[in-house]
Amino acid sequence: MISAADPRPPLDKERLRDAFELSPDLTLEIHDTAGSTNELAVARAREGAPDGLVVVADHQTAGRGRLDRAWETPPGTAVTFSLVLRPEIPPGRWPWLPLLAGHTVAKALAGWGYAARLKWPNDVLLGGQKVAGILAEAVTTPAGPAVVIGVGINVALTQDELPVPTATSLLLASNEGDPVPGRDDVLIRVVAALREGYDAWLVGGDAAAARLASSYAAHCATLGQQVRVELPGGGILTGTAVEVDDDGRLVVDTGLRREPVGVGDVVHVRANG
Ligand code: BT5
Repeated sequence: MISAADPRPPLDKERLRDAFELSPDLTLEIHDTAGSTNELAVARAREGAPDGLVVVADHQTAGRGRLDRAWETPPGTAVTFSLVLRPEIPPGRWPWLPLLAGHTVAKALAGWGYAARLKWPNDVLLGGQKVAGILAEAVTTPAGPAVVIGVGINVALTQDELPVPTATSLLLASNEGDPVPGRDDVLIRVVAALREGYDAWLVGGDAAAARLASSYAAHCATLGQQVRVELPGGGILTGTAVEVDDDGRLVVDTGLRREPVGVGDVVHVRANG
């Protein structure tokens, strides 16, 4: 928990190493400072890193978002890590991986009592504001296809430190005086949840896929919203978000037709957390 006496300690490497030692399916690589943990993890995957490598930065100086955007967090306030996975699944299931990651982060935060919701595809929201972002990157490597799941969680940022007005942090979303989980706790719990959630999804076949889809839909703040989708090609689609389909795409009802969107930036026209 965050302590008032020392609100921004460095990550406790000893504690993290001990915690990860109990998970033989996870390998920890921890840096005091790194540019982007995704960039490092992609490089490690290309060098042959095993499934389960977790690259952590105590402070990340050049964090990446989707579509070449930046992810910014002040030192001592955030969790930033990337997990290398080597999924042995049919290509048709891959598009659900980024959604699974967002769902799992939301579930882990719910474990501390936070009412986390998802903005399609995988922003994690508290009270309609973004507390965590995920960047999933597919990588071709000599050892076969890999995916890097990069997760950034705002833990202790104050209002003045938010990089954008749409952001929040666990601290800001907590009631005054309530305990706020510290960065070590968040890292340990979220990585464990990702490993477990991913493994269950991997071996659970169609039944697990269906359970994920229905839980994702139940916690997705985008569904039912009026949305404006900025498409990668420059087009704009407006309508009501009605469904997430079997391929993880957001289906938008434009009034004329139902259009599935696989990639794109969604703006909730009427904000709803
Ligand atoms: C994301 O992109 O949300 C993915 C962010 C992934 C970050 C993690 S940190 C560990 C790993 N290593 C990396 O280099 N990246 C991953 P996107 O949906 O494109 O959102 C980016 C946008 O969110 C920015 O353009 C800002 O508007 C906003 N933003 C930037 N920093 C933020 C923050 N700390 N909290 C909330 N919003 C932020």
